[in-house]
Amino acid sequence: MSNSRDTIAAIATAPGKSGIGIIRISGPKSLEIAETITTAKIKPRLVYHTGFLDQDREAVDKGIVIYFKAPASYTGEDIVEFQGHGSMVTLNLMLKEIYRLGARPAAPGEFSQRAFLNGKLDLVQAEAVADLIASTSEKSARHAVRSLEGRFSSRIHTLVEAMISVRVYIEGSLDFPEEEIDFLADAEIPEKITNILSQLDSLLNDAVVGKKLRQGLNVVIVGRPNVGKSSLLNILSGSEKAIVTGLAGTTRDIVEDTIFIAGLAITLIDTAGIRTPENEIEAEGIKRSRQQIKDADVLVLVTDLEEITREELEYTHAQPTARVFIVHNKIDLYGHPAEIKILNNLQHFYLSTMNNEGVEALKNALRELVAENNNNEDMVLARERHVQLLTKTRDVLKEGLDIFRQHRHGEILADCLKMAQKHLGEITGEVHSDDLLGEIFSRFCIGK
Ligand SMILES: Nc1nc2c(ncn2[C@@H]2O[C@H](COP(=O)(O)OP(=O)(O)OP(=O)(O)O)[C@@H](O)[C@H]2O)c(=O)[nH]1
Ligand SMILES: [Mg+2]
Repeated sequence: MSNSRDTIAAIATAPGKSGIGIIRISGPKSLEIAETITTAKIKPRLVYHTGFLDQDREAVDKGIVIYFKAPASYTGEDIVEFQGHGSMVTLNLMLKEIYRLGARPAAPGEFSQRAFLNGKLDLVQAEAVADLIASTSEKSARHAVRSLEGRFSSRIHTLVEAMISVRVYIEGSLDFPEEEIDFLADAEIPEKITNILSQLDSLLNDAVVGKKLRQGLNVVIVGRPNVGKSSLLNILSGSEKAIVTGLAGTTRDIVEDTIFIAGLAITLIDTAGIRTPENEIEAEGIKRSRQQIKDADVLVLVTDLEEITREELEYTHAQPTARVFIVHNKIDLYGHPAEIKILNNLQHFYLSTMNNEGVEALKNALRELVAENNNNEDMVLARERHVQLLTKTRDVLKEGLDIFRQHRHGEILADCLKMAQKHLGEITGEVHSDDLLGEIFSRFCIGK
C-alpha cells in the first residue's frame, strides 16, 4: 500500500470533541503544504502559532504547527503536525485542503509502516506501538513500552549473533577441508547450540507468559446448573453483573466482567450450567460454555457438593493446559469448614458465596497466579506470531543438533542454523513479506 513518494495525511487524535485535535502529514510535500495552509515560514522543530487557512485564505482554525525534517522524524520522512481544536468539522475542513494540495488519506498504520520500511522501528517495535495504544492494563502498557525500547528485539539479536558465529565456524571448516579444524569431533559445537537452545527456551517461555499478559488472563467459571457460578462471578467482581436465581438453567449466555489484579487484566467468564439441555436456548448456551472452556487460562470448576463427581471433573478435560481450581460452594448447606484442600494435585476451595466465607482464599489464589505470570521483568509482550516463530526456531535447531550428534553432519547443521536465523528475522521483520506487513499494519488505527 505504501508508496513513499506520496504524501499521506490523517487525523491522529481520536474522533469526537476534544480540547486538541491533531492532523499529521508525512512525505515529500509536507513542508510545502504546511507553508501553504499557514502563514508561517517554518523551520524544523520550532513551534509556530498560526492560522490554518482554506483555499480562499480564510482561517478555518488557529493552532500550532511543527515540522520534523527527514530523516529525524517518526516515519523517517518529512512530517508536519497541525494541532488545532478538537472539532471534527474544522479538522475535516483542514484535511480537505491538505488533500487538495496533494496529500492523500493515510491507510491504517501507514505512518508506522513507513517508519518500519525506513528502518526507524523493527517489526516487534512497530507491533509494540499498536499494543501500547491498545493496552488495557498498566502492566501491558509497561511491557509494550519495553518492547518499543527494543528489549525484546535485542534478545533476538543476541541469539542471531550467536547462531551466526557457530555457522561461520562450521562453514569455514567446510570450505577449507585441508585446514580441517576437526569440528566433527569438536564438542564445542553441540555445547554452543545447547546454550543457544536454552536462551531460546527462556525467551519462548517469557513470550508465552507475555502473550497472556497482552491478552489478560481468561478465568472461566464452569459447572452444573444452580451450583452458584453466577454468584461466584458477582462476588469476585464485586458487581451484580450476572443474574442469580434458584432456578437451574438461569444463565444461558456468556457473562463477562474484567477485574484488575496487580495491574493485570483478568476476564471472569460465567457460563451456562452444563447438563442435558431442556430446550434449544439452553443447548446453545451449553455449547458456548464448552467453547469457553477451550480458551481458558484458568478453569474454576464449581460444585455444590462436598465431593466432586467424576463426571464434573470431565468438564476440564477439554482444556488440559489450563490451571484448574475446584470450588465447593454452599458449605453453609452441608456444614463443611471454609478451607483449601489439595487432592490429587488439585486445589479444592470450600466456600460459600452466600455468606462470603472462604471467598478471600480463592481471591488470594488468583492473586498468586497473577504474581507467577507477572513478576518477570524480562517478560516480553508477545503475540501468537512471535510464539510460533520462536517455536519453529527451537524445533529446527534441535533437529540440526540431533542430526549433528548422530551423523556428525556439519552441512545440515549449518542449514538448520540458517533456517533458524530466518525465523528469528521474521520476528523483527528483517525477513518479511508484503502480506505479513499488510496483515500487521492494517490492524493499526488510522493516523498511527
Ligand atoms: N445456601 C447457599 N446458596 C447459594 C450459595 N451460592 C449460591 N446460592 C444459591 O444457589 C442458587 C443458584 O445460584 P446461581 O449463582 O444462579 O447458580 P448458577 O451456577 O449460576 O446457575 P445456572 O446459571 O442455572 O447454571 C441461587 O438461589 C443462589 O442464591 C451459597 O453459598 N449458599
Ligand atoms: Mg448462572
